[in-house]
Amino acid sequence: MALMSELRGAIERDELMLWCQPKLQVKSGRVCGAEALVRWKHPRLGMVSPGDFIKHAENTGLITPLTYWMLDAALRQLYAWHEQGEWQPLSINLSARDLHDPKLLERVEGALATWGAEPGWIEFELTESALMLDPTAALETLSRLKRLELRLAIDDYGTGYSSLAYLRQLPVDTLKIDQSFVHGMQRDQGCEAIVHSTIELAHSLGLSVIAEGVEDQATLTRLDALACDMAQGYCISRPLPAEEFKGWWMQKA
Ligand code: G
Ligand code: G
Ligand code: MN
Ligand code: NA
Repeated sequence: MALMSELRGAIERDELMLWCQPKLQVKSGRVCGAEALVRWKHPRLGMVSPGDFIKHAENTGLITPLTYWMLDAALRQLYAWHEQGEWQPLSINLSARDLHDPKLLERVEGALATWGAEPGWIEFELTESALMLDPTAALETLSRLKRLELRLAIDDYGTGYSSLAYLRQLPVDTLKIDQSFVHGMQRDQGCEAIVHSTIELAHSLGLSVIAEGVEDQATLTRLDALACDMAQGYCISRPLPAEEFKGWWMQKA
């Protein structure tokens, strides 16, 4: 696809943008951060979604500079918010390939130092299936990231077949329940049972839990009853440009 040959240049020309999808604490309704999502502001095509280029970036290795771009963009934004007096933590997605990047740790450490990052500014999300491609290497990389005192979350949880024995060893803070189960909760008892048991599992392991893809108030109310800690989804907010996210959380407070 021709678009894909332009992606490398897009990173160099600074056509990527940082968008943020807010996360709420379910019980209090307070904002507790956002997921950092890349958007490509294409000069002819307008806003291109990561769904249309992340796979390609992973397959070609362009994900590595893209991850570095995101790390820098998120920390630059946090630095600016911090200067302005208020900030919210941002969660950055890492791909399976990033787990094998020998420079990742050095890059992360360097970026944290460059921007004078405070503890809690950054979290990393890794999908359960990315971890399971090479569980041993994943455990090693996560342990090294954890030594930098970063928060870690398992994304798309429930779709990647990790065992409890493996999960227990991982130095993660949060399980993020896959949206497929959250969408199904209202009409499918099986989905609700999976969400419920994942919340109990997370809590019994001392982890917090976030539901993603929350699209209606009824689901949010049910998640509250099930003691789900955090939620993210269209009924809270769609992803927003980073500047709009600040306006959104200030107005909410
Ligand atoms: O923003 P959108 O809803 O279109 O996201 C589509 C997918 O792209 C999601 O699965 C999301 O995790 C992924 N994604 C968004 N930004 C990044 C990024 O910076 N790095 C990686 N690896 N994935 C991302
Ligand atoms: O990293 P991850 O794959 O979880 O990225 C989240 C993806 O889900 C993004 O593409 C985001 O735009 C999308 N998304 C976020 N909230 C909702 C929602 O409530 N419903 C649906 N269908 N998609 C959502
Ligand atoms: Mn994610
Ligand atoms: Na996800």
